[in-house]
Amino acid sequence: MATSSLSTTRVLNSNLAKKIMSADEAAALIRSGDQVGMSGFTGSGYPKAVPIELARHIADANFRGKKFQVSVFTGASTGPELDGALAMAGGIHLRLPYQSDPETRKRINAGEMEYMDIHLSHVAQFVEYGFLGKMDVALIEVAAVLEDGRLIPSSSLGNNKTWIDQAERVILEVNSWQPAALEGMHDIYYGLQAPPNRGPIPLTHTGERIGSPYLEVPPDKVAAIVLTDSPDRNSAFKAPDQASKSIAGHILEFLNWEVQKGRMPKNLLPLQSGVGNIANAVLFGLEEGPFENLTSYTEVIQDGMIRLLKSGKLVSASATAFSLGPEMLTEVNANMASYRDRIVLRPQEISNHPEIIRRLGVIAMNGMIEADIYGNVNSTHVMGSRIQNGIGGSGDFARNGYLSIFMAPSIAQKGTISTIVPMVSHVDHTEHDVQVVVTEQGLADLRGLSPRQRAHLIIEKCSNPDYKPQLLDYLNRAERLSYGKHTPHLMTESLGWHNRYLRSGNMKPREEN
Ligand code: 0RQ
Repeated sequence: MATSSLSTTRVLNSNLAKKIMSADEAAALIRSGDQVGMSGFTGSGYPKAVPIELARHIADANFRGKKFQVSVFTGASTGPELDGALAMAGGIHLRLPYQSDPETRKRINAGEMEYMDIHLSHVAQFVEYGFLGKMDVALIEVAAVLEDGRLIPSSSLGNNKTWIDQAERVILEVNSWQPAALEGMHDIYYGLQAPPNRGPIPLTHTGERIGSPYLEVPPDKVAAIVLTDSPDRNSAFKAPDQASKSIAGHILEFLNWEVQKGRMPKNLLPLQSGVGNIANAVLFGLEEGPFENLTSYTEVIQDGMIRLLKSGKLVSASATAFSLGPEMLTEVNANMASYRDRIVLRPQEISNHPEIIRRLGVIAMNGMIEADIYGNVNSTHVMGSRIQNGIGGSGDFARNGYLSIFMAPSIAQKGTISTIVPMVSHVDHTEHDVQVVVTEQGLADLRGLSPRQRAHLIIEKCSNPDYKPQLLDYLNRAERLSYGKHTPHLMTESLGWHNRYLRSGNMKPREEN
């Protein structure tokens, strides 16, 4: 361990130390049209100095009437110094695979920025297979550069291994704000080959280590090193409200039932908990629940996970990033070494890998925007057209988990919209990938049910009393009038596009006319 010398300098390799330069100089190495793979997963481990300077170069170019845009690939969402600054400058041509920045969201929804919303487990392999073109630059935050040139990763891993491997040139931000005690927490698997040579990934339990704690970079690829001392930024989680607490309560009761039925061991199966306040509230609920010796195989370590680790309820957690509110972050950073044997951070191609999620039997719990009465789920689009964040890892976990649970309050936007609808306005998770839908009203266990049975159960258990009569009325009429009776729908009512299609005369409903 090189930890002691890291207190004086974070770049221990003397040859690489010669490449230290200012953020402004490093940003000048990025050209218009470049595809840039950046580190960052939630507000953790993203580069904090070069993107701001890049945004300034872009704004200068625009001022001189020259178009300057880059494509930005990351692990997932990042912080204001990256997404916020570059979006504000109009500097992003294409963004992928996930964002949650207000300015970026605004530009995407105004049609000013291209956005590709893809499963997080797909990103690295899509780049490696050449589906997304060539990577020009990798811009990666690390905690330190060791004497032999290997890198101690930062508070997130995301796609950093792939960006470094694939990019033509590498810019490193070495952030001395990141605790040196992160050394040893990561597990970077270098054995994943492309088909037809891909073998099984030898990971059989959540805390297992199968790779190296360090990232490797060929020294001649490193074009610049920038020294920073800047904090990660994640917003604080809201304290769980009554709806979140009720949702958590229904899930705990359900998990208890599964244990009683012998469908799950007493310490459950590895937990995956999605983004947002409700997911965090479920973790808080588990703290008070009866389950011991829990494990977690997920994407991000949130406040609730740390509380479970501290209380001893959770024995090991695997993820690709920390995503902690400010208070919890201060505490974890001060005691990072004490978590090193219980937390493993992996590249997102491993944290979200379908093979492992299926093998471990992960319990996937994710938030949603809306679900329809048949169990299709929309996680990404408000009114079917306005992107909120992106699918993130929810599809990786929902499709491949042992159980896939989706949750939301039964109403949104101050009660003006029901989150249970006849037909979702956008589909991220199909009825085939959703086993349980939960709102504060109740939990619908959809396993073993036909579409019509599911529809009655979801309305009965999950819909808000203000919308229940309308939903029942829709279902009753659909059951009488629908073209087919397997998944009854009144197409003219449910979606405008189908309405137009119907009027074009291409499809004639039988009983509806
Ligand atoms: O609007 O921002 O204007 O207030 O959508 O909704 O209630 O804050 O929900 O924080 O739980 O996030 C699906 C977005 C839920 C999240 C989603 C409006 C609502 C509000 C946000 P405002 P809330 P949450 C990876 C897991 C996809 C990615 C994923 C998400 C805003 O869970 O991004 O699952 N998921 N990753 O008012 C109109 C509706 C609405 C609506 C909500 N039906 N109609 N507006 N809103 N429902 C796996 C990991 O391991 C991390």
